[in-house]
Amino acid sequence: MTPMTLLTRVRGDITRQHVDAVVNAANSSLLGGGGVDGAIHRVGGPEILAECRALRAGRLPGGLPTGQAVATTAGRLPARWVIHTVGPVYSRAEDRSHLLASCYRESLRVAAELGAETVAFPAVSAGVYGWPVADAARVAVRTVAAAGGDGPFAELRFVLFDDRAFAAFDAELQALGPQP
Ligand code: AR6
Repeated sequence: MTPMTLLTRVRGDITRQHVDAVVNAANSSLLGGGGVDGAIHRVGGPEILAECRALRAGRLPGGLPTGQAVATTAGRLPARWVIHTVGPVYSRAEDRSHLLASCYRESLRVAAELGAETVAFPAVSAGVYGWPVADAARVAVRTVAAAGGDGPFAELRFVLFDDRAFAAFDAELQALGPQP
């Protein structure tokens, strides 16, 4: 983390964030779904899906693997780019937290390549994919705090949809100590 990078959290809707890049909790098909993914395509409009289809027809014929990230236009969202990432489905039998951490690291890598200075993240995998939110918050905050220093970032913002998720991310961010 560079001394100037702010790590922040808000309770709200990711489609309303005025940032350079918004991260989407997508699935491997890149062709839409529910939750954050549904909201981003609904509010952002058909341009996003058109670029996703072009990626599938081009360099991602098999879809986007879990833990990877790829950018498209943000369409009508108040952002410049959507960075689609695919979280792992939660498993009690197998520790997949390295894949969840990879989502955040790869999203930050793509954001840095684009020159995005402000990035908004949802709680990847903490909805349909079933990840317990306290653990999802721990992986997310620790990974972003550790990897955020490699980019041009002014603000890295977690956007949490409900009180429980907000409380979990808030606790993890407080545990990091004072922010600049
Ligand atoms: N803004 C911010 N957070 C939201 C919003 C929103 N508009 N809507 C939901 N959340 P999920 P996943 C929260 O299910 O678990 C899709 O169908 C939600 O409360 O969106 O990674 C994809 O296509 C939860 O805390 O993502 C995949 O198939 C968090 O965002 C699958 O779901 C993530 O929930 C991905 O599942």
